[in-house]
Amino acid sequence: MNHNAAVADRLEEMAAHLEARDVEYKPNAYRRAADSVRSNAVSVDRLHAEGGEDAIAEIDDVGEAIAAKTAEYVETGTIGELEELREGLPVEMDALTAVEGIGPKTVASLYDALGIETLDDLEAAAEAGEIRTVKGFGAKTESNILENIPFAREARARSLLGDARPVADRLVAFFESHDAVEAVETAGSIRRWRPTIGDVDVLVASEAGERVVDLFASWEGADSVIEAGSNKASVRAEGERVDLRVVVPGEFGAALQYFTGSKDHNVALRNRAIGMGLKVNEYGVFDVSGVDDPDGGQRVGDRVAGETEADVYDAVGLSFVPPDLREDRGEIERAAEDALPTLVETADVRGDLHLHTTASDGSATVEEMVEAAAEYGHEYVSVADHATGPGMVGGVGLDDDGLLAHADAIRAADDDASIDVLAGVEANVGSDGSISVGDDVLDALDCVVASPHSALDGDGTDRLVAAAEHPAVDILGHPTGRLLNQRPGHDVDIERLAAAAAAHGTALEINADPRRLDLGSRRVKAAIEAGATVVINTDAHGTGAYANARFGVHTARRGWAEPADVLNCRDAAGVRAFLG
Ligand code: DGT
Ligand code: CA
Ligand code: CA
Ligand code: ZN
Repeated sequence: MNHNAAVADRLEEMAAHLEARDVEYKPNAYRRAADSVRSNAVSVDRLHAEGGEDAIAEIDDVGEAIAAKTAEYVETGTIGELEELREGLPVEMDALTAVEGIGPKTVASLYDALGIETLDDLEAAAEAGEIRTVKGFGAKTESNILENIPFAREARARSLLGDARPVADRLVAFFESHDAVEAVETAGSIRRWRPTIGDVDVLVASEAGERVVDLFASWEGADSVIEAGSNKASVRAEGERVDLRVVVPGEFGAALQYFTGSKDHNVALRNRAIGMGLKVNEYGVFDVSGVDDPDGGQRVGDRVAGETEADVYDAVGLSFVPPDLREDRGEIERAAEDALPTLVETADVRGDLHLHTTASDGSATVEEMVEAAAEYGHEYVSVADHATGPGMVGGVGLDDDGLLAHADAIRAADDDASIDVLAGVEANVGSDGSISVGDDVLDALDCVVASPHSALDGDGTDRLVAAAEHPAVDILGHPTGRLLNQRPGHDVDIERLAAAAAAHGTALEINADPRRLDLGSRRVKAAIEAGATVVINTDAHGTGAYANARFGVHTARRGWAEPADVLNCRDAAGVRAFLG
C-alpha cells in the first residue's frame, strides 16, 4: 500500500479546517507537509513499517506532530483530530473550496449562517438569494459564486497530472519487474502529459493476459478493483482510476498508438491512411487496397505494421510523432514533411530562475535550496523570494530594504556555492501593470520575475504587456494566474503579449508547479510562433520541488518548444547575457 496521497489529502483538509477556525501558521505548515508527503518517493507505509514515526518525520517539512498523525492514519485509517474538526464543521470542504472565491473561512461563515454543507446546498442558497443576507456577502459575490459552481463541479472529475503521474510511474516500474510482461507503457492523456487526467491508461504486451490482470489486482498500489476481465481491468489507486489493457506483443505498437490518442489525432491519422489505401486500428496497419469490404473485419487485408509505434507512423508516411504533440494541432502535416520540431527534454534544462526560501514563504534556507539545486544537477539558480505588494497576504514578502539585504545574503551564498546563484525577486504586477518594487532595487538585482497575484479574472493583456515592457522585468511569472481545477485565470491575447515580450527581452514563464502549468501549451505554441522566449521554472517552495521541472518541460513540449526557445536551456553566461 502507498497512502501518501491519502495522507496528503487529509493534511490539506486539516489545513483548511484550521484556517476556517482562524488558527494561525499551522495551516501553512500542514499544506507544506502535504506537498512533501505527496511527492515523497518512499511510501509513508514503508517508512512506518521500517522506522515508525521517526522515519516519517524524516520527510521534508514533516515535524513530530504531523508524523504522529500520519502514523495514526497508517495504523487506524483515520486521524482523530481531523474527525473532531469534521464534527465541528461537517462540510464537503474540498468540494466547496473548489469554487473560485470560496476559501475555508467563507465555508465556515456559510455553514454557521445557513448550514451549507455541500455544493448542492451552496447552489440552492445562491439561487434563493440567501447568500447576500449573510454578513460580509453581497449580491455580486452571490452571482459570482453561482457562476463558478459549474467550473468547480467539472474540475473535480479530473485529477492533476502531478498527482496522477507518480501513480503511473509506480505501476510501470511494478510491471517492468515481472517476467510475464514483455513491454509496458503509459497511454492516453497521461502519456501525452495533459495537465489534468480523467483516468490513467497503461498498456502491457504479454502472451499471458490473465496472469498480468491478476498481477495488477495484487499490485500493492491498488486500493480496490473496479473490474477485471481476461485482458483488461481497472483499479482505484490513490484516488486515481487506472485502466490496464493487455495485448499480444505483435500488436503492441498499434494498440499503443490507438490508446495514446488523442481521439482527434487518431481521426486525422486514420483519414490520411484511408487516402493511401490503408486501414489503421488498434490491431495494426492493413493494406486494404485489394479488399472488397475494408470494414468487413478488424484484421482484413495485408498487415503492413503493428509491432512498434514507429512502424505504424512509418507505414502511413509519417515521421514518429512524440505523444506530447498528438493533439491535432498541425503535427500530422509537419510529420508528413519530416519537419517536426526537436522538442526540449528534461535533461536540456540547466537551471531554475524562480524559487523561494524561508525569506518569504519557502520552507528551506537559501543555502539548502542552493545545495539541493546542485544535487539535482542545475548549473545555476536565481532566488526569487516574494516582494510585498498586491496579492501578498499574511505578511509574506520583503519590502525594498529587505530585498537589498536579502540580495547581499544570496550573493554571500553564491561565494560558497558550487553553482551560480543569482539574486532575484518575484515582484507583483498590479492590476494596472505596475511593479511592486522600486526601480533602484530592481536595477540592483540580477533577475526580476514579475507575476500577477491578485485580480486574476477578465482580460489581462494590457496589464501583462505593461509588465513585460518594464525595462527591469526579465521574466513574466505564471502569466495568466490560473490554478488548474480551481480558477481559469486571465484571458490573454497571447500574440500581442508575446510580441511585446520578444521586443523587450522578457521571457514568458512556463510555471512547472503541477497546480499551475502556466502558460499552458496552446499559449506556449502561439508565443513561440510570435518570437517569444519561454523559461521553465519550478517556483520551488522546498528542496523537493526541483523535480517538478519535468511537468514544465512536457508543457513546453506540448507547445512545440525546442531547446533554443527556452531561456534556461542556455548556460549561465547565456542567461546572464539575456538578463542584461
Ligand atoms: P482522459 O482519460 O479523459 O484524460 O483522456 P484520454 O485521452 O486518456 O482518454 P481515454 O482514457 O478515454 O482513452 C484513452 C485513449 O484511447 C484515447 O486518447 C484515444 C483512445 N480511445 C478510447 N476510446 C476511443 C474511441 O471511442 N474512439 C477513438 N478514436 N479513440 C478512442
Ligand atoms: Ca485516460
Ligand atoms: Ca481510459
Ligand atoms: Zn507567484
